[in-house]
Amino acid sequence: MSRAVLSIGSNLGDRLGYLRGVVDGFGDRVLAVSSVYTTAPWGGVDQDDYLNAVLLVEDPAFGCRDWLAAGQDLERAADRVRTVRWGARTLDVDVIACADERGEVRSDDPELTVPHPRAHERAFVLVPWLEVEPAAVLEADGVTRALADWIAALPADERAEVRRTELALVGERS
Ligand code: A4P
Ligand code: MG
Repeated sequence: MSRAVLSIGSNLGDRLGYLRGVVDGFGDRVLAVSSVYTTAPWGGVDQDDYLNAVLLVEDPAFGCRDWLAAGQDLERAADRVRTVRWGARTLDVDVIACADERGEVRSDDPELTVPHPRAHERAFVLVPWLEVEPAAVLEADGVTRALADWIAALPADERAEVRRTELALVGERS
Protein backbone atom coordinates (compact mmCIF):
# COMPACT_ATOMS: atom_id res chain seq x y z
CA MET A 1 0.00 0.00 0.00
CA SER A 2 1.20 3.47 -0.70
CA ARG A 3 -0.18 6.94 -0.95
CA ALA A 4 1.62 9.64 -2.91
CA VAL A 5 1.54 13.32 -3.77
CA LEU A 6 2.21 13.81 -7.48
CA SER A 7 3.01 17.10 -9.19
CA ILE A 8 2.09 17.20 -12.87
CA GLY A 9 3.07 19.88 -15.36
CA SER A 10 3.04 20.65 -19.07
CA ASN A 11 4.18 23.60 -21.17
CA LEU A 12 4.19 22.15 -24.68
CA GLY A 13 1.36 21.17 -27.02
CA ASP A 14 -2.07 20.24 -25.65
CA ARG A 15 -1.13 21.12 -22.08
CA LEU A 16 -4.55 20.53 -20.54
CA GLY A 17 -5.04 17.31 -22.50
CA TYR A 18 -1.75 15.90 -21.20
CA LEU A 19 -2.68 16.70 -17.59
CA ARG A 20 -6.11 15.12 -18.06
CA GLY A 21 -4.38 12.05 -19.46
CA VAL A 22 -2.64 11.58 -16.10
CA VAL A 23 -5.89 11.76 -14.14
CA ASP A 24 -7.54 9.35 -16.58
CA GLY A 25 -4.47 7.10 -16.52
CA PHE A 26 -4.50 6.78 -12.73
CA GLY A 27 -8.29 6.29 -12.71
CA ASP A 28 -9.60 4.88 -9.43
CA ARG A 29 -6.29 5.47 -7.70
CA VAL A 30 -6.91 9.22 -7.63
CA LEU A 31 -8.09 10.49 -4.24
CA ALA A 32 -7.99 14.23 -4.94
CA VAL A 33 -7.16 16.59 -7.80
CA SER A 34 -6.24 20.26 -7.37
CA SER A 35 -7.33 23.08 -9.61
CA VAL A 36 -5.22 23.74 -12.67
CA TYR A 37 -2.75 26.61 -12.21
CA THR A 38 -0.95 28.63 -14.81
CA THR A 39 2.64 29.13 -13.66
CA ALA A 40 5.72 31.01 -14.80
CA PRO A 41 8.63 28.70 -15.67
CA TRP A 42 10.89 27.86 -12.72
CA GLY A 43 14.59 27.11 -13.12
CA GLY A 44 15.97 29.82 -15.39
CA VAL A 45 15.27 28.25 -18.80
CA ASP A 46 13.46 30.61 -21.19
CA GLN A 47 10.22 28.78 -22.08
CA ASP A 48 6.44 29.13 -22.15
CA ASP A 49 4.27 29.13 -19.06
CA TYR A 50 3.22 25.81 -17.57
CA LEU A 51 -0.07 24.36 -16.48
CA ASN A 52 0.46 22.60 -13.15
CA ALA A 53 -1.67 20.58 -10.78
CA VAL A 54 -1.25 18.18 -7.86
CA LEU A 55 -2.87 14.76 -7.38
CA LEU A 56 -3.20 12.64 -4.26
CA VAL A 57 -3.13 8.98 -5.24
CA GLU A 58 -3.35 5.66 -3.40
CA ASP A 59 -3.06 2.01 -4.38
CA PRO A 60 -3.15 -1.06 -2.11
CA ALA A 61 -0.68 -2.90 -4.38
CA PHE A 62 1.74 -0.04 -5.16
CA GLY A 63 5.02 0.84 -3.49
CA CYS A 64 6.53 4.31 -3.93
CA ARG A 65 8.62 3.31 -6.95
CA ASP A 66 5.50 2.17 -8.76
CA TRP A 67 4.27 5.79 -8.85
CA LEU A 68 7.52 6.87 -10.50
CA ALA A 69 7.31 4.05 -13.07
CA ALA A 70 3.65 4.72 -13.80
CA GLY A 71 4.35 8.45 -14.13
CA GLN A 72 7.18 7.76 -16.57
CA ASP A 73 4.87 5.52 -18.63
CA LEU A 74 2.42 8.41 -18.86
CA GLU A 75 5.23 10.79 -19.83
CA ARG A 76 6.19 8.44 -22.65
CA ALA A 77 2.55 8.18 -23.73
CA ALA A 78 2.57 11.99 -23.98
CA ASP A 79 5.47 11.75 -26.48
CA ARG A 80 7.79 13.43 -24.08
CA VAL A 81 11.28 13.99 -25.39
CA ARG A 82 14.01 14.59 -22.83
CA THR A 83 16.14 17.55 -23.81
CA VAL A 84 17.16 20.36 -21.52
CA ARG A 85 17.00 19.85 -17.76
CA TRP A 86 14.19 22.04 -16.42
CA GLY A 87 13.31 22.82 -20.06
CA ALA A 88 10.01 22.60 -21.94
CA ARG A 89 8.08 19.32 -21.86
CA THR A 90 4.72 17.87 -22.87
CA LEU A 91 4.38 16.19 -19.50
CA ASP A 92 6.32 15.92 -16.27
CA VAL A 93 5.14 13.70 -13.43
CA ASP A 94 7.12 14.13 -10.21
CA VAL A 95 6.67 12.18 -6.99
CA ILE A 96 6.66 14.85 -4.31
CA ALA A 97 6.05 12.68 -1.25
CA CYS A 98 5.06 9.10 -0.58
CA ALA A 99 3.94 7.11 2.46
CA ASP A 100 3.59 3.35 2.84
CA GLU A 101 2.35 1.06 5.65
CA ARG A 102 5.28 2.16 7.81
CA GLY A 103 4.70 5.87 7.33
CA GLU A 104 6.37 8.65 5.35
CA VAL A 105 9.12 7.31 3.08
CA ARG A 106 12.48 9.10 2.98
CA SER A 107 14.93 8.24 0.23
CA ASP A 108 17.96 9.99 -1.24
CA ASP A 109 18.29 7.48 -4.08
CA PRO A 110 18.83 9.50 -7.31
CA GLU A 111 16.29 7.25 -9.06
CA LEU A 112 13.60 8.30 -6.59
CA THR A 113 14.34 11.00 -4.07
CA VAL A 114 11.44 11.61 -1.67
CA PRO A 115 10.35 13.97 -0.40
CA HIS A 116 11.24 15.73 -3.66
CA PRO A 117 14.33 17.82 -2.80
CA ARG A 118 13.15 20.97 -4.55
CA ALA A 119 9.43 20.88 -3.70
CA HIS A 120 9.78 23.36 -0.85
CA GLU A 121 11.23 25.95 -3.26
CA ARG A 122 8.47 25.61 -5.83
CA ALA A 123 5.28 27.59 -5.51
CA PHE A 124 3.89 25.63 -8.48
CA VAL A 125 4.03 22.48 -6.30
CA LEU A 126 3.19 23.93 -2.88
CA VAL A 127 0.17 26.04 -3.83
CA PRO A 128 -1.83 23.27 -5.57
CA TRP A 129 -0.78 20.76 -2.89
CA LEU A 130 -2.04 23.05 -0.12
CA GLU A 131 -5.40 23.19 -1.90
CA VAL A 132 -5.92 19.38 -1.73
CA GLU A 133 -4.14 18.70 1.58
CA PRO A 134 -4.25 21.81 3.79
CA ALA A 135 -2.81 20.03 6.85
CA ALA A 136 0.19 18.54 5.06
CA VAL A 137 3.76 19.11 6.20
CA LEU A 138 6.95 18.83 4.16
CA GLU A 139 10.50 18.11 5.26
CA ALA A 140 13.43 19.75 3.49
CA ASP A 141 17.05 19.97 4.66
CA GLY A 142 16.06 18.47 8.01
CA VAL A 143 13.34 21.05 8.68
CA THR A 144 9.66 20.10 8.75
CA ARG A 145 7.14 22.86 8.12
CA ALA A 146 3.49 23.21 7.21
CA LEU A 147 2.95 23.84 3.50
CA ALA A 148 1.55 27.30 4.22
CA ASP A 149 4.78 28.19 6.05
CA TRP A 150 6.97 27.03 3.15
CA ILE A 151 4.81 29.11 0.81
CA ALA A 152 5.09 32.16 3.06
CA ALA A 153 8.88 31.82 2.94
CA LEU A 154 8.99 32.12 -0.88
CA PRO A 155 9.57 35.42 -2.70
CA ALA A 156 6.26 37.22 -3.25
CA ASP A 157 6.77 37.40 -7.02
CA GLU A 158 7.12 33.60 -7.26
CA ARG A 159 3.85 33.12 -5.34
CA ALA A 160 2.16 35.68 -7.58
CA GLU A 161 3.24 33.79 -10.70
CA VAL A 162 1.11 30.76 -9.71
CA ARG A 163 -2.45 31.58 -10.73
CA ARG A 164 -5.50 29.39 -10.31
CA THR A 165 -7.54 28.87 -13.51
CA GLU A 166 -11.12 27.73 -14.14
CA LEU A 167 -9.82 24.74 -16.13
CA ALA A 168 -10.84 21.37 -14.70
CA LEU A 169 -9.14 17.98 -14.83
CA VAL A 170 -12.17 16.05 -13.58
CA GLY A 171 -15.94 16.39 -13.71
CA GLU A 172 -17.48 18.92 -16.04
CA ARG A 173 -15.02 19.67 -18.81
CA SER A 174 -15.44 22.65 -21.08
N1 A4P B 1 13.88 11.27 -9.89
C1 A4P B 1 14.42 11.25 -8.63
N2 A4P B 1 13.52 11.54 -7.72
C2 A4P B 1 12.34 11.78 -8.39
C3 A4P B 1 11.04 12.13 -7.95
N3 A4P B 1 10.76 12.32 -6.64
N4 A4P B 1 10.07 12.29 -8.90
C4 A4P B 1 14.63 10.98 -11.11
C5 A4P B 1 10.36 12.12 -10.22
N5 A4P B 1 11.60 11.76 -10.71
C6 A4P B 1 12.56 11.61 -9.78
O1 A4P B 1 13.88 13.32 -14.21
C7 A4P B 1 15.22 12.96 -14.04
C8 A4P B 1 15.34 11.80 -13.07
O2 A4P B 1 14.86 12.18 -11.81
C9 A4P B 1 14.54 10.57 -13.44
O3 A4P B 1 15.36 9.62 -14.02
C10 A4P B 1 13.99 10.06 -12.10
O4 A4P B 1 14.38 8.73 -11.85
P1 A4P B 1 13.34 13.67 -15.62
O5 A4P B 1 11.87 13.80 -15.47
O6 A4P B 1 13.90 12.71 -16.59
O7 A4P B 1 14.08 15.04 -15.96
P2 A4P B 1 13.60 16.50 -15.69
O8 A4P B 1 12.16 16.50 -15.26
O9 A4P B 1 13.99 17.37 -16.84
O10 A4P B 1 14.53 16.91 -14.53
P3 A4P B 1 14.06 17.20 -13.14
O11 A4P B 1 15.28 17.58 -12.34
O12 A4P B 1 13.17 16.12 -12.62
O13 A4P B 1 13.22 18.51 -13.41
P4 A4P B 1 12.01 18.85 -12.56
O14 A4P B 1 12.53 19.05 -11.19
O15 A4P B 1 10.95 17.87 -12.79
O16 A4P B 1 11.62 20.25 -13.14
N6 A4P B 1 8.34 25.34 -13.97
C11 A4P B 1 7.01 25.36 -13.74
N7 A4P B 1 6.37 26.54 -13.58
N8 A4P B 1 6.29 24.20 -13.69
C12 A4P B 1 6.89 22.97 -13.85
O17 A4P B 1 6.19 21.95 -13.80
N9 A4P B 1 8.96 21.75 -14.19
C13 A4P B 1 10.27 21.69 -14.36
C14 A4P B 1 10.94 20.38 -14.37
C15 A4P B 1 11.08 22.92 -14.49
N10 A4P B 1 10.32 24.15 -14.33
C16 A4P B 1 9.00 24.14 -14.13
C17 A4P B 1 8.29 22.91 -14.07
MG1 MG C 1 10.75 15.33 -13.57
